[in-house]
Amino acid sequence: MSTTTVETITCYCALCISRCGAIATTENGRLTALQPDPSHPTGRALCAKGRAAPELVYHPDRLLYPMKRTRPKSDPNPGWERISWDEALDTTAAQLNSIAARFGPESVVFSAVSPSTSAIADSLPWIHRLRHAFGSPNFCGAMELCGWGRFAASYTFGIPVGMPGTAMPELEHTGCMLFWGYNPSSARIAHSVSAGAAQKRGARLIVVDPREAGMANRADLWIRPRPGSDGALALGIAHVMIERGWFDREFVRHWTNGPLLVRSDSGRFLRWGDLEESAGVGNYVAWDVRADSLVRYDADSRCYSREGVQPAIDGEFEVTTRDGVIRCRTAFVLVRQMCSRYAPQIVESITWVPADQVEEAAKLLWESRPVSYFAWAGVEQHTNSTQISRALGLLYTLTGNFGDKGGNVQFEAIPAGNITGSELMTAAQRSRTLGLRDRPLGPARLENATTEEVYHGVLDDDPYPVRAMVGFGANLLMAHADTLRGREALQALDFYVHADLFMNPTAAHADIILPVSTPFEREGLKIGFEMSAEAQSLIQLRRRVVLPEGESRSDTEIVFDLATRLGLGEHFWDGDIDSGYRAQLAPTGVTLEDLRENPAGICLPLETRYRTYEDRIGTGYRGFSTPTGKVEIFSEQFLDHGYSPLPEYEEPLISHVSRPDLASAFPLVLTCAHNIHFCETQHRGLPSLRKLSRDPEIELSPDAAAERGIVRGDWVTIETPHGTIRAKARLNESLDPCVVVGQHGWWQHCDAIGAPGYDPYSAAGSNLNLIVSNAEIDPVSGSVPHRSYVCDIRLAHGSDPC
Ligand SMILES: Nc1nc2c(c(=O)[nH]1)N[C@H]1C(S)=C(S)[C@@H](COP(=O)(O)OP(=O)(O)OC[C@H]3O[C@@H](n4cnc5c(=O)[nH]c(N)nc54)[C@H](O)[C@@H]3O)O[C@H]1N2
Ligand SMILES: Nc1nc2c(c(=O)[nH]1)N[C@H]1C(S)=C(S)[C@@H](COP(=O)(O)OP(=O)(O)OC[C@H]3O[C@@H](n4cnc5c(=O)[nH]c(N)nc54)[C@H](O)[C@@H]3O)O[C@H]1N2
Ligand code: SF4
Ligand SMILES: [Mo]
Repeated sequence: MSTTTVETITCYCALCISRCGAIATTENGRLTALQPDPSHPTGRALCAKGRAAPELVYHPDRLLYPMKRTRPKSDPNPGWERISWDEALDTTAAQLNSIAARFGPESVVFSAVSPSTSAIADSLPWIHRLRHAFGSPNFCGAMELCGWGRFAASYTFGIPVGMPGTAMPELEHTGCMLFWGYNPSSARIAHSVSAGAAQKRGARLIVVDPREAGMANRADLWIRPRPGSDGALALGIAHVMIERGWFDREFVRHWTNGPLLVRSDSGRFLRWGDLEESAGVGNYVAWDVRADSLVRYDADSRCYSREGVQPAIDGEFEVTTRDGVIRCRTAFVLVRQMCSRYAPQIVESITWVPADQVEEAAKLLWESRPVSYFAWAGVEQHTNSTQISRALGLLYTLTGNFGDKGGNVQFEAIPAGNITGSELMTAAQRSRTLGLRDRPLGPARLENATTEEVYHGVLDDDPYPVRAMVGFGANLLMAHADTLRGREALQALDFYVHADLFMNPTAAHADIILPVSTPFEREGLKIGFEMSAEAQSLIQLRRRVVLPEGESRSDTEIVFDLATRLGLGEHFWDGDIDSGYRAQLAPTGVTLEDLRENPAGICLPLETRYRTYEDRIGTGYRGFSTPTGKVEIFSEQFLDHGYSPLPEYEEPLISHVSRPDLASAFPLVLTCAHNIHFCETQHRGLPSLRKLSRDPEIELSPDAAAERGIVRGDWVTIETPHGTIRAKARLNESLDPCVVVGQHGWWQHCDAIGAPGYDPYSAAGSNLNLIVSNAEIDPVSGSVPHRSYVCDIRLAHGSDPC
């Protein structure tokens, strides 16, 4: 009689940003279950995706061997042929080196799946190290759709990866959570658990979402804006706060650039040098109420030129400059005047949010401080995402809670070695990032190229030829707009290598395919779990739970091996991953052996420091890492690049207001949301998940459906100015009758339950991004209007598409 060996292994689920602490069960070396690990700071619950881990690991469609294409890219049959790892990696290295020699290393774009929807975080720093060592400034990773909305707020607060990514809501002490276009119940289970606990403790919750999604039905206030009008709503709430005096006047006075004087002639800050010949450029001017005179402000030290200054935040002054008498106003006056254009009634007409809710939101925010906020995909995929992000930054500034206990705080981090290798690439090479020329303040600043910039480089050789791509996951054709143009670009590449768990429509255009192991088949080092001080204090080396299926390898192994074959081994410890981990761990004081012995991780308790901007540094203050050293509610940097210095509301570029010519043919506003059962374009092949969400759906209000003769479950056609697709109608009473919510990512079949796949390229399929175009984008970031487009819906003819 055979015996079964059962083992339980402490780990965490790495499948999405939540990184939930978990316990894996194996039977005779096979993964059979994943359960929550409540002793882990993120382990109170697992979602259905995490529980489906065994289905992922043993899925029959997993890529198990390296393969090469034997037929042309235009051929529907790629003729995949199994090859050895040596052949796959040697061919890849030879191709990449030869293309770099001919066109420069910038002609090779590196792409990767987002760490929020995958376990690529295990390897992402190493992928960047490889890219840097190779010399490519081009990383294509959906930053313009996911991440930018938070990064843009770094122009306001001067923190590294923006707000609220770096400065997280401190949920255990917060008085009010503001979730704006963010649904943690679906997107980040561990965060929703903490938010629920905060609510039980008495914290208030405001949700801003066109749908009553996730925690919205438990919120103190659920606000339902027209998709993409969020900027106007934020400014409207800010207006009420300013008018009623419901804002932290002293924070604005001392820690924002609101008191600095702005010249009415140039719209730029008045400089002390405008008054006196010998003053440096970092010197700004404010009005000191106490001394009734102008006072010099030095941005480097964040100090005024004398002690005891009380800068005016409101006021208009006639200033005698070297150019004559110039009228100047404080930056705060300009902000106040801008906000005054968004009185609640006006906001109602723009956003469809009742005026009294604008007032209510302002009151609730003011009365239940400390406020913390999180904004995500709901405000990231618009042509005005940058300005929405800055408007939210302004609104949050008014609460004065940045860095406060219970506000958004920068949790301390365990000091670790930076292994991304940014020092391996020159500044001159960095300046060649695609997109930097056209959008210098956008993702290109962070070496991120948008898909459209990549496609343009491939198809038009502009600003230079893009000839190759190295893909670590990333389903560009399904995740980004203009699928057909994307396909044309991928077909035109000289060389494309793609590493993935599964074949996907993007990978299908590769020359070489590399099979990747699931996170359960490989180790992963995580230093800090972001969400809270407790979570940040944990270092965990996730154990390999089961042996890899087939010949699949981790992305990290692929990076180290490829680096060596590219001749870059000296930057990769000659291919020894453990040595790489040791370098990363060195500053932590924890060794690799310690971590291997303690699979639950090692806690190095960190204490949260509040209001660190008040720290003294020399004779000055830490302040904020912005050009003025203060929170920037007015950005001269934006002005200098031809953008508005204020977070003005911009109407979405494709809407009934900006494009009235489209209104009668496309009367509905089209937005979308992620599916709770799948990550992005993945997981439709897992039977337990697909059963929960069998068909691509479009949510519409019962009124909109009735008007069109549609009932629940009907197949409908979604038509935009860019094309049509099909989806199944789901009625949602919480929606405005003019708003519909689609889902992207449908292509995969699930044979186990007989659920079909969908053609990514045609009207018979259900690829939402096929019907959105890259033509109208955010001028700062290149963000695409996946979440504010126009469409119409009608009953589809014929039976189920497949
Ligand atoms: N289950 C699951 N979890 C995931 C993912 C997944 O695909 N599935 N993806 C991961 C990734 S990559 C990301 S980026 C995160 C995203 O996490 P979230 O940002 O929470 O993702 P969504 O649920 O798509 O969007 C949040 C809400 O925005 C709303 N929304 C749509 N348009 C607008 C708008 O114009 N304004 C406002 N205010 N709200 C709007 C939607 O109705 C939705 O409820 O989730 C991560 N986690
Ligand atoms: N219309 C619309 N479009 C959207 C969105 C939306 O809400 N609406 N969301 C946007 C957002 S927020 C994002 S982040 C992007 C996401 O787009 P992508 O970053 O492309 O993410 P996914 O579609 O989740 O996964 C892409 C591929 O990565 C593979 N993969 C998963 N894990 C790993 C791993 O560990 N290693 C490797 N090598 N591969 C792996 C998967 O198998 C899959 O084939 O899409 C964006 N596109
Ligand atoms: S939310 Fe689900 S998929 Fe994401 S880490 Fe947790 S269990 Fe895994
Ligand atoms: Mo994302």
